[in-house]
Parts: sequence; structure tokens; C-alpha cells
Amino acid sequence: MQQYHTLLQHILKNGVRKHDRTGTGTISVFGYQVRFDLNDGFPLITTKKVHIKSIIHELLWFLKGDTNIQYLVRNGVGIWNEWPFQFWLQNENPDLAQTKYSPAWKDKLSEFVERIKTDDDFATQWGNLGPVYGQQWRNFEGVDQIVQVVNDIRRSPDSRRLLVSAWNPKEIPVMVKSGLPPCHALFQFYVAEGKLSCQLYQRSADVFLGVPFNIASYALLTLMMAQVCGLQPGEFIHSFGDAHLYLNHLEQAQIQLSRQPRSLPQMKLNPAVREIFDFQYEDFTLSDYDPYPAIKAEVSV
Ligand code: UFP
Repeated sequence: MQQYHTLLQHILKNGVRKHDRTGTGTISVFGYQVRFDLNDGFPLITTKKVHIKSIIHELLWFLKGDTNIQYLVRNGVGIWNEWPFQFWLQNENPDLAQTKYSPAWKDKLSEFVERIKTDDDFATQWGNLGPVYGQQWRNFEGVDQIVQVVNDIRRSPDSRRLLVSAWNPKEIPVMVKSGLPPCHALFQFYVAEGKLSCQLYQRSADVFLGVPFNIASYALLTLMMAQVCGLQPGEFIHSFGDAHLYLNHLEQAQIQLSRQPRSLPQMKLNPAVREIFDFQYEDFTLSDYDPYPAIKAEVSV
């Protein structure tokens, strides 16, 4: 994962100070590209521990076309909780919403998550993130882009039109209200010499916290798509718009850079799965993952 370390170094060296929506402040570069050959191993960062379970469940959740966090919380995945929680809290207790990460705020978050898990009506009302990734992938104004792209890869592998867009300009205002407009906005597949590659355009990237997840997620999607299309995996190419380090992640980035990357783990998919929507959590096996310990950092919401 030298490529990821080079990106961290590039931002530390060349990033310019930039204000941002969250108020935290960043150093940022515009435009960068990283390539991973999926035959070299599974590109999961080794210089800190990354929670692969969340990545797998989130990807299955996108593929289901689901936009309600209930599936995620029932599977112990909390990565999307803060957005609907803050939205709910602004209705419920606006003062507490201002005290993010205080003990009382954290208690309330646990209570919220528990209610989402157990109370279907509450989850329907407050757990939905709006028309985010899952919906755009499976129902972009009535178009199931995943079904379409699988069919297109199978029938016309040489096509230069193998794209999926989560960026739906008409629905951006609705997404802003309850969650985030897509960060990983657009991806394209490419077939050559029997191998499937994927390139992602990510408009905005929290390089310390978000990007290790984003790399693993799209690498996994590429492996899954390759298998169900009868192809070998090729490369995952990650193209960035605003690639930034939040100012409260700089020390963590230095700690990570002081660690020497280890050899990459292997990701095995159950070879019996032949359709993209048939994958279950149990169909994925990660082996030889020997990361350094996790590094704590606050997420800017
Ligand atoms: N972010 C990521 N990857 C993701 C995701 C969010 O890096 O998958 F959902 C980060 C990027 C940015 C923030 O720091 O979340 C989104 O803020 P904005 O919409 O202002 O770009």
C-alpha cells in the first residue's frame, strides 16, 4: 500500500489550507490518481487496522438498494449513524445536537441506535438517509444501473459506456438534508485481455478516515463484478477531486507514515456465487491480514 502512503505524503507536502463545510479545516490537493493491481493482493491498508466487516456490509447494503441504516446497525455497522442521528436530534433536542461527542450526546446516540435496531416504525421514519448510493445505483429515476452494467459487461465487454453514476443533480438537495451527497460519485468498468478493471471518481475524499474504506469497497466490488461476469480481476483505479487531510488528522497521518507497509491480505469470494445480488456476508473470506493497530481520529460530519 505504498501508493496510499505516497498520497498522504503528497498532501502533507503540497496540500493548501482550505476552509470546509464542517468547520474543521483541511489541507487539500485537487486531482490525484492511485492504481491498484488486484492481482497483487487485496488493497486493505496494513499500516492501521481497517474494519473490513463494515466495508462488506455497506457494499451489500448499497447493492440491495437499501438506504435505511437499520440493516447496518443490525449488523453492528455504525459508520452512517451520525447523519440521521443529528437530523433526529435537531428535532428532538436541538441544544444537545450542538454538543457533539459530549457524554450526553454519545448516550443519546446509543439510545437512537437501539431504537433503530428494534423499532421498525422509528427506523422507517428516522433511519432513512434519503436517495443516497443504494437508491441511485438500483433506481436512478427508474433505472437499475447495476443490472444494466452487469448485462452490458457480459454482452459488450468492449463497450466504453460501462458507467454507474450516483450523482443525481436533481436529488442533491434532498440528500443534503438527511445525509451526504455522494462522495464516490461515478465509476466505470473496462474489460481487456479477459480482465475487469474499475475506475472511480471520488469528488471529495477524507484521505485519513474515508479513503481506506473507499479503496477496499471498490476493490471488493470489482472482484465481485469480475466473478459474476466470468472475468479475472484487473486494476482498481482511484481518481480524486478534492483529496484532503483534516487538520485534526495530521498527527495521525504522521504516525501512520512512520509504519512500514506489510504484505497485502487475500480476499476470497465463494466461487459458487454467479449473480451480483446473491452475495452474502458469509461469501467473503479475508486471510493473511496482519495490520498495525487502529489509529483513532474524529470524523468531521
Ligand atoms: N467522505 C469520504 N468518503 C466517503 C464519504 C465521505 O472521504 O465515502 F461518504 C468524506 C469526504 C469529505 C466529507 O471529507 O466526507 C464529505 O463532505 P463534503 O460533502 O463537504 O465533501
